[in-house]
Amino acid sequence: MEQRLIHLFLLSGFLSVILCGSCEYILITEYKTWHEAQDYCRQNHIDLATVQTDEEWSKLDKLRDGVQFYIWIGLYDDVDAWRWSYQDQSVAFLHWDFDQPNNLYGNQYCVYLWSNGYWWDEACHFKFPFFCQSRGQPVLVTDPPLSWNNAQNYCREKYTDLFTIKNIDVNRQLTSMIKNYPCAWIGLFRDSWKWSDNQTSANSSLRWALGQPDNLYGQDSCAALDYGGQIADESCSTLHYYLCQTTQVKHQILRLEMKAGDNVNDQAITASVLYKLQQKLQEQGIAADVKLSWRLQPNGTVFQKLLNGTVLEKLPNESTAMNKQL
Ligand SMILES: [Ca+2]
Ligand SMILES: [Ca+2]
Repeated sequence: MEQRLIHLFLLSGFLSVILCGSCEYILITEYKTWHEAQDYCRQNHIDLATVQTDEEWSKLDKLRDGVQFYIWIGLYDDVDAWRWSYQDQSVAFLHWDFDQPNNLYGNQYCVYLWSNGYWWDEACHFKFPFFCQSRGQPVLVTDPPLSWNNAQNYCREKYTDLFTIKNIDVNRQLTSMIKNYPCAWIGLFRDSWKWSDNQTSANSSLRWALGQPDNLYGQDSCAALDYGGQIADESCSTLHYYLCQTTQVKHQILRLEMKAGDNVNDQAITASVLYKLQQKLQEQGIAADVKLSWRLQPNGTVFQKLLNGTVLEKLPNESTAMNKQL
């Protein structure tokens, strides 16, 4: 039997395992403005709290239970997010009246053209005449007057969309068409409440406190939880406690023993072992939630020798068990 004598060592190394769980929240009991709180959360955690599901609201409710203060969350009113209804186009030309847009009472997300030729933001539920767009030309619909959303549906069904005003000449043309009416909706609207992580628009199921949002002081474009856990719009410069979004992380150190040659501390080999371990986890479908890394020994290596050993390596086609001496 052909045999070859090789040296193997019993080696010990430490593996750092980080398990990332679901999103959690942390209540910070110090007073900050909304933007200061956002900076803190982004530097030390993930962001201010984004809350969407019932489960997430329950987590938040437990955290704020018994806290008799307003608490910032990651919700804010994007005051400059004006868009045109047609093809969701961005805005290049604006023609606001004096002191507009002012988001009076905190619910003015739609825009009408006043008969003086200037624009006003207004609550979308008011019923006004409106301008549809038909092959680029304005069509004034006066009967029946509709809310902005119903006017949008009407224009999209019968024509192209609500009308987009791109320049002052077109604005003059539309103004001349409404001289017998006080005003008419145009296609401009605002994509208002959003979450701080910039990935999620706030949906209509937000649990606003009664009468909120009201933009009471004219600059209420940040959201806080009130004493009852309902949402209120507040001036962003007010000082409140705040809730950060964080991630539940479990960190474990595992000791790994293996038999290998004395070159196992070679960087390419330790990287290869780590890769194989991650592959194994991937096969079991959990790799996305686990981060592995080696923890270096005091001497800067990954593995330390526990015992020296010598093994008779079996060459191919031998069926006998490997002899080893440790
Ligand atoms: Ca207004
Ligand atoms: Ca308010």
